[in-house]
Amino acid sequence: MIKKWWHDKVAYQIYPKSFYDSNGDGIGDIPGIISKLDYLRDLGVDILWLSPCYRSPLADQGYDISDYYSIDPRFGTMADMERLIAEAKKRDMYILMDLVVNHCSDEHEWFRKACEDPDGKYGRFFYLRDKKEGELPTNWRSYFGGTVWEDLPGTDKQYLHVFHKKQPDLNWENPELREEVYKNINWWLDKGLGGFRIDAIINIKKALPFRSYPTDRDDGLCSIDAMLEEASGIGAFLSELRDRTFKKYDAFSVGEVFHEKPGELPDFIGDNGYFSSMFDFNEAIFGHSEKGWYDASPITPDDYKNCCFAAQEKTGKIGFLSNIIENHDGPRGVSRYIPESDCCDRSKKMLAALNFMLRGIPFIYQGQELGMENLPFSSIDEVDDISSRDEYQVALHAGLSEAEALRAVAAHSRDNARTPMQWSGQANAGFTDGTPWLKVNPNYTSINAAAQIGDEDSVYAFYKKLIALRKNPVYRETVVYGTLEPIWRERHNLMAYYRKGERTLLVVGNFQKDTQEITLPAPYKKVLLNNDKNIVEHDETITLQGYQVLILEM
Ligand code: TEU
Ligand code: CA
Repeated sequence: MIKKWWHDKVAYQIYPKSFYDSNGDGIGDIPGIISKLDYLRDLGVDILWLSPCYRSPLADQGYDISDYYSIDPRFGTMADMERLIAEAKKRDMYILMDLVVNHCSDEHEWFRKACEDPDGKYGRFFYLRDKKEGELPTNWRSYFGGTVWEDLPGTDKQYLHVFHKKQPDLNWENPELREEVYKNINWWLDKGLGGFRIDAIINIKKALPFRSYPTDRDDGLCSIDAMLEEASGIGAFLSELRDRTFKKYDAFSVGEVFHEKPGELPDFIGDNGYFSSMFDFNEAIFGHSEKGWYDASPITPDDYKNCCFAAQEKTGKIGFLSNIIENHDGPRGVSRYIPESDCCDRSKKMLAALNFMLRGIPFIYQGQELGMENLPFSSIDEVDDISSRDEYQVALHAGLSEAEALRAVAAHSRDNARTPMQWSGQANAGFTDGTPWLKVNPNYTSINAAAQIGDEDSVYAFYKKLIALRKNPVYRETVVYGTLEPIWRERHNLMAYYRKGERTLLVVGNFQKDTQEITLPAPYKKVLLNNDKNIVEHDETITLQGYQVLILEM
C-alpha cells in the first residue's frame, strides 16, 4: 500500500451554521470557526471538513448551492474563507469543503438559464423531459418525499430532482457540465484546500433510458435505490473526476458512498481509487426500512459490533474507511447506540474508544467530543429539517398518532445533530449572543466545552487521549496501519478486537451495564486507556465493569 499524508490524521466535521456565531445573528459563521481553531488544534484534530458554506438559499441547509464560487453572506466572505485556510495551515491543519455536485440550487444561474432556454446549452446541464398531462416521466420517489419531477417554470418541461425540488439534478452525462465542475474544484484547490468531502456521489450516475420500477409504497412511487441499482458505469465519471482534480493536487477526498456494488471497493478506495476514503455507513443505516423512519428497527450492541466488523472485513487492507458515530444527517451516536437509561460519560467514552480504534480515518462530528445527545423534541414545530418534516407526514399517513409520529421522527431527525454546539453553560450554550436559528439542547448546562476542558475525567479529555494515542510515535504505526482482528466475537454485549502491527493492542468494551468477565489469552504489558479508575483483575481474568472499555498493549 502506498503511504499517504492523510493516513494518520484525525478529521473533524464542522456544521458551520451551528458551530459558533461571531456576530449575533443566530447563525454560525466562518469568523466563528476561525476563533475556535485553537480549541480544535488543542483537541488534536488535523483535518476539518466544513459542511457547505457556499452561496445558497439554504433550502437544504447549504446542500443547495446557487454559486460555487462564493461564500454565503450569512457565513461570511471569501476573504474569511481564505483567512480560515491560512489560519488552519499555520496550525498544520487542512480544510475540506463539501462538494455538492449531484445537484445545484434552482436559484443557480445555470438553472435560471435552463428555464429561459430549455433547448439551449444550460437545458442540457439538467435532466429535462417533456411534460405530459396526467403522467410523470418516471415513478421515482425523492429522498425527501413526493415525486422527483417538477415543472420547469415557464416551459412545457419537467426537471428531475432526487432530493428537494430546490435541488435540480445535474446531468453528468454532459461533458460541458463536467468541465464546469472540474474547473470549480481546481479553483478551490488552488486556494489551498486540503480536499473535499463528496456529497451524495452515487446519485450522479442514472440508469438510462429512464424507466419506472415496481412501486414500494401506496403512494404509487418507488425508491431511487431501484434505479441506482440498475445504473452502471459510474467509474468512468469518477476516475475522470479524480484525474482532472484531486490527483493533481494530492488532495484528500472522502466520498459519501452508499451502496457501492459488490466487488467495487478497490475501485473506490484502493491504491488508485476514485477517492482517498469513504465513510462507513454500515452502522448508520442498520435497521432502516423502505417504509420510512417510523418502521426502522433499533440497533443492539451486538448489531453495532457486527456492522463495524463486517465493514472492516470487507475493507481489509484494500484502503481506509472513514469511521463515524454520527454526522449532520442523523441522531447523535450516543443516543443511537446506547440505551437512553445507560447514556452517561462512561458509556460515551466506551463507544468513542470502540469506534476510534477501528482501522481507518476517525471523523469526529462537532460536539461528539463533548458527548452531545439527541434533542428532546416536544412538538413537530420545533423541527426545521425538510427530511424530518416529510418523515413525520409519512408516519401519520401510515396511521401513527401524532405523538407516535413525533417519537419516530425524534429518534432519527437530522436536527438532533444540528443543534448549536454547546460551548459553555451561559445563555444559548455560548453559541450566540442573539437568537439561535435552531433550538439549543437544554442539557447544555451540564454538557458543554467550558465545563469539560479542565476536567481530566470528561468525555472531551477522553477524546483527547484517544487522539494522542493515535499520534504517539510508539503506537502510531499499529493504530494507523495495523490489521484488525475481532476476538470473542460471539460474546453477547462485548466488542473486542486486536490491532496488530509493530505492536499488539487489545481493545475491549463491555457494552452493557452489568459486569462481565474476560480471560486474556496472555498477560497484558500496559494499560493504554481505561474509562474507569481501576481494573478488577485476578490472574488473567478481568471483571469489566458496566460500559468499561480498555485499550491494552499485549
Ligand atoms: O446526504 C445524502 C443522502 O443520501 C441522504 O441519505 C441523507 O442522509 C438523508 O436524506 C437523510 O435523511 C447528503 C447530505 O449529507 C445531506 O445533508 C443532504 O441533504 C443531501 O446529500 C443532499 O445534498
Ligand atoms: Ca453569524
